[in-house]
Amino acid sequence: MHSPRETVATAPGRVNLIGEHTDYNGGLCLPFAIRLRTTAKVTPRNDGRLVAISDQADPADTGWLAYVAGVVAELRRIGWDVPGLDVEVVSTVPLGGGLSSSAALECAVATAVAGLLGIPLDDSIRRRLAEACRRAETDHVGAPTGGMDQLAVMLGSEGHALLIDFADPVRPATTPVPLPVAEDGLALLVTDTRVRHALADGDGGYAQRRRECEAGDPRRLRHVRTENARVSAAVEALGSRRWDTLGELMTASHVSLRDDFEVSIPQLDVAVDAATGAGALGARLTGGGFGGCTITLVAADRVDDVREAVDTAYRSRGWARPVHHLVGPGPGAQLT
Ligand code: GAF
Repeated sequence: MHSPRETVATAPGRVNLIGEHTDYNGGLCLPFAIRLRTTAKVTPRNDGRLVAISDQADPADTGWLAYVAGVVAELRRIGWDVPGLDVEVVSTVPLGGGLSSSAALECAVATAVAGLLGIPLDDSIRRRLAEACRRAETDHVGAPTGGMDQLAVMLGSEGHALLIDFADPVRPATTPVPLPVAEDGLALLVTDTRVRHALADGDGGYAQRRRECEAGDPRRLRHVRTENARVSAAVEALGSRRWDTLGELMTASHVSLRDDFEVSIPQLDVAVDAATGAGALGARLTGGGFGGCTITLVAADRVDDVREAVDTAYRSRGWARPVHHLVGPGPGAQLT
């Protein structure tokens, strides 16, 4: 039985096709929302308290609660009259696996609260929610992320990637870009290395890379410059469905992230090399790096070859078997 004021929203995870570590450097990226989603049900409480439960959470690890509390605090900060809430979270986005389970959680809660308050989810509200969610992550969780993930999750649309230009970081420009992979007999395969990363670790590599970019480290900034050029070239390649070119750009992005930005790890490199060795058009790490996932562009009829090649390469090194997901561009956050 539904209580009259309970509101349910879902928000997707995301994969970044190309354009990594560019968002906090005023650059370009091209993520898309995927079909794995997080659902949040919010019901108002009379006592002002925030009570949250999740189907995925380890009871000993309460870290995820900061994302929920951070979103509510940020929405109150921008003047929304958010009451106490019961929040129930159910998710199919793997936690800490490089598919932005955190943005999916934040945006599902934010969208459900907007629905509860009767605020229409137009483009400008979606951007405000994305920014509130980014601030929740930066100021409440302590993960200094750049904003790509939340925009991809709030503004993603079926069949499209989202070109984001952070030249104006206060009002990033966004353009949907058709991504007709399945139509052209291709597939996008995400391979989860199962090596977990933690962006909120203050001494971790992500925050360190941000500091190096701010300090003007030439090699880090060379990655940013060449990556921006690759994103522009990727958008052009997509416009004329030159998939081979897109694949080459993806692999070049990985090489730059590995050698210039130094955010790869052997498990990511081996997944990329095995995938391209098995005939994929291109592959790269996706997300912040130091663990997480790769994204591979491959002909649909060669997906099994790629999966097998990666699994074999892992097995021969004694590594845990990776997890593969076929992904495609789906809709952004929405009320159900
Ligand atoms: C993580 C961050 F959350 C993003 O903002 C972005 O910087 C990405 O790493 C690297 O491109 O996903």
